[in-house]
Amino acid sequence: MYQDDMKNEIRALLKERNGILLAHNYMRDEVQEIADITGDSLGLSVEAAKTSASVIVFCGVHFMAESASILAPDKTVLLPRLDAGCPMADMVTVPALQEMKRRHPGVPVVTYVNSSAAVKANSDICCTSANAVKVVKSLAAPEIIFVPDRNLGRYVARFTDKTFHFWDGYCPTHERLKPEAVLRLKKENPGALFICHPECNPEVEALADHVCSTTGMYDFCKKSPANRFIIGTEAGILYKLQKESPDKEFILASPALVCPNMKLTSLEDILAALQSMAPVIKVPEEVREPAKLALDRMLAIPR
Ligand code: CIZ
Ligand code: SF4
Repeated sequence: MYQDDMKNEIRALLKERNGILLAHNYMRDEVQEIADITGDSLGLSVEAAKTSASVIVFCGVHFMAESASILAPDKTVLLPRLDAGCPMADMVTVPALQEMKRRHPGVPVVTYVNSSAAVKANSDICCTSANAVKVVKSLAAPEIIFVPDRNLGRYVARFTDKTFHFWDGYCPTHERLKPEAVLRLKKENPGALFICHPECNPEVEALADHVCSTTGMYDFCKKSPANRFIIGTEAGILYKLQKESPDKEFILASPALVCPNMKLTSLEDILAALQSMAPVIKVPEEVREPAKLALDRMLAIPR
C-alpha cells in the first residue's frame, strides 16, 4: 500500500473507532505528520486523559503508553509496537530500587518519567526533564534518591544544595553524543547556538548555550533571534523544529542521535494496531494507583 493510502486508511479507522493518534516528538516524520497531537511523554499522557476519544493510539515507547494508561484508565491505549522499549527505563527494576531504598531509609525517591509504571509505583514523586529542578526543590528533605538517569540527576543537582544518591542509568542514544562532535560543529558553524537535552553527558552539557526538554527546545528556537542551531537530542525533533521555523537552520549534533526504539513504529504498524485493536497497554490497578500518586504529586507542582 502506498504511504498516502495508508495514511487515509489510518485516519478513517481512527474516526470509526473514536480514536486519536498521539506521537512523541522523536517519532518518524510520517508518523508525526498524521498525529492529532505531538508532544513530550507527559504532555501526551495528559492529553490522553483529557480527550473525549475512547481509543488512544500511542506512538512512542512502552513507558509512555503506560503513563497514558495510568492517567486515562477508562480508555483503550494501543502501543503499535510492543517491542518499542526504553533501555534507560529498563536500567532500574523494582527489587534493585527497593535495595537502594533500604540503604537510604526515609530518603524520598524522585523518578524520571522515563521509567516503568512499577518503578513509579515505588517512588515518592515523578519528574520530567522540563520540571525536574522544580520537583526536587519542592521537597523538604535534604537528601534524595534520583532514578534512573544519572545525567539528568547531575544536571538537576547543580541547581540545589541537596545531597543526591544517583542511579547509574543513562540514555544510550544521548550518551553517544561526544563533546568532540559538538566542538567540531561549533567551529564549522560560527554563531550557531548549541542546545542539548539534559540526558546528554555533562561534558556535552558544559558546551551548551541552553539545556532543556524537547518542549523547551521548540519554545527556545522559535523565540531566539538566532537563525542557526546545533541540536543535541534525538533526530525526530527536527521535524517540528523545521516546520515551526522554516527559515532557520537546524543541524543535528551527531548522526548517532537516532533512538532505534523510537524509530520502530511505522505507518504499517499503526494501521495493523487499529485493525486488530492490539497490542493494548493496561497497567493493573494495584500498580496504577501508587504510580498515579507519584505522577499526581508532580502535576500538583506549579509550572
Ligand atoms: O519526556 C519525554 O518525552 C522525553 C523523552 C524527552 C523530552 O524532553 O521531552
Ligand atoms: Fe529511552 Fe533514550 Fe530512546 Fe528516549 S531516546 S526512548 S530515553 S533510549
